[in-house]
Amino acid sequence: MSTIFNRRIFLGAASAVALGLAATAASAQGVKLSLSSPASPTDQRAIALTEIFGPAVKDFASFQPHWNATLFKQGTELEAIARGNLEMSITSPQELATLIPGWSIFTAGYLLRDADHQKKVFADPLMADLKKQTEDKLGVKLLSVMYLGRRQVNLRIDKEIKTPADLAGVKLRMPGTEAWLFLGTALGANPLPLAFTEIYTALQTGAIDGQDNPLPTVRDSKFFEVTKQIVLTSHLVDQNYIAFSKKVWDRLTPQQQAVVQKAADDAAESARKKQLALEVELEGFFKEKGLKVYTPDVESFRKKVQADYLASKFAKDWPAGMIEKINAVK
Ligand code: KDO
Repeated sequence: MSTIFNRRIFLGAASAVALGLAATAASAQGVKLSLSSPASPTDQRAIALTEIFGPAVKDFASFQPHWNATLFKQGTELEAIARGNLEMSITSPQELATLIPGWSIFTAGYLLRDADHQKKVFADPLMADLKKQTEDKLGVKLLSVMYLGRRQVNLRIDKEIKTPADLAGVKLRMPGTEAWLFLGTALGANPLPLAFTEIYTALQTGAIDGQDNPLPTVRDSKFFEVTKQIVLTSHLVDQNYIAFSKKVWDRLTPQQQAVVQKAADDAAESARKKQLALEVELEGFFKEKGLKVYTPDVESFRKKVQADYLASKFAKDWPAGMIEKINAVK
């Protein structure tokens, strides 16, 4: 599992996205913090934010989470924050990359090694520029990194998958951004864009052959009920970030900011530990439910995915030396 990206990369021109920041945040007294996410309420990130983040900020803010994408559709949350219509979301590098191309480096498969590497990379000075661009261009402050888990290929078809060639023609649902779809292609599949909340029905009806998500998500959203196998490709150590309106942040006192930051870090840490434990436990759970769970030739997936990303148009937006810096974080 140690092969890493290693190649000279090119600095591309970061295309600036100008979004109107007509935010109308409440004053720091009685701040409303609405969060929108497609995550289910049983997702460990949702549980941690509800049980840890909300209570921790309650003296000066009212945390109002909306799960299952009931407030904003998946992928529209960042713009909602930028426009002042939403205060928080759990965003992803894939969503950020649609607005700030440099983020696409974190959409590459087989880059981050594990949850610990992911956490250390987020805290490393190498992230300073991307974080600053996100604040300046989108008005979004990224508070903490949340570990979603290692993404695995979860199929409703029986065919055994050993290498990317075995996924040829397989209709694999991916979230609807360019970077996600590229990952599906790099895995060897035929990617189809679909919102998270539509996956279950699409699997049930056969509109798609499969989807990819970490094991805890396959359990929380009950995809195991409508699929036959899980191929442990571990192609992406998936990360989400707790996104917070910069306008609202700037209106908080330094003490309140410290409370919000600690609340986010504590929630992320708690969810990370639980996701990691679930990833270990759940293999047995799915087998009991009658699914095949097996490891393919991961090296063949790693080789193809890394090569495809390095040759991709995305790589042109990665700052020179960034891959090496990420690899060097221990
Ligand atoms: C998904 O749509 O497959 C995905 O796992 C992508 C993640 O970045 C994240 O948006 C996640 O959905 C949602 O939080 C739901 O778990």
